[in-house]
Amino acid sequence: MLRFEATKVILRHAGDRPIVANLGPTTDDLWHAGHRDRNFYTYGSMGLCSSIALGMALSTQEQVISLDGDGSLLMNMGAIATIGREQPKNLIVVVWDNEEWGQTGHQPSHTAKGTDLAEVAQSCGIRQTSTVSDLEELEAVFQNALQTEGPWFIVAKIQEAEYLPVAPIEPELTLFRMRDSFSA
Ligand SMILES: Cc1ncc(C[n+]2csc(CCOP(=O)(O)OP(=O)(O)O)c2C)c(N)n1
Ligand SMILES: [Mg+2]
Repeated sequence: MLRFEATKVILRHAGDRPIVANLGPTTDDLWHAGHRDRNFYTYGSMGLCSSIALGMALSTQEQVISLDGDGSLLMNMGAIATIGREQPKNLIVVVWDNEEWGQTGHQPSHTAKGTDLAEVAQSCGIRQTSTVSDLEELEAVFQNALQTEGPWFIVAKIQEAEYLPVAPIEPELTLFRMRDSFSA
């Protein structure tokens, strides 16, 4: 499964819900798949995607979607523990697991050596977990996640593809657009 195609599946079902995207190719793919005011792109902020999404989820009744990366979550595994502790019913974390720190040179991550992030999530008290490896499975699990109480933690196994051009994001405008969308 390619992240760009998988991102389009998420957008097809996300409606107007806020989406927080991991830095690098995840942000670029989201931009190219469908830029919208409710995309929050986290350039540079490695490891903080799901923490930012957790903060949003705790501050709104809306469902919030985090598109995280294996390497980034591994760097801040405390984020998983905190989601398990807080139990936000409206948070859906999707981890694009390419088993590598892709953007910095494709170094194999721990998930290439046996670490199972869905099991980590389970052990942190996140009961709704799933691991998917094709678009059909992703679509089915994501639709289920939208209709049931979370927190949800979906590990989506993806293959690397050639990177799309870097998205022309201005962090200040991203923040402005996202905040403005909540006050409407
Ligand atoms: C604190 C910090 N350390 C290192 C980096 C450099 N860096 C940027 S992206 C990245 C890899 C992220 O891996 P992953 O989350 O798996 O995303 P992928 O590139 O595989 O899509 C690294 C190490 C950074 N931006 N911030
Ligand atoms: Mg990765």
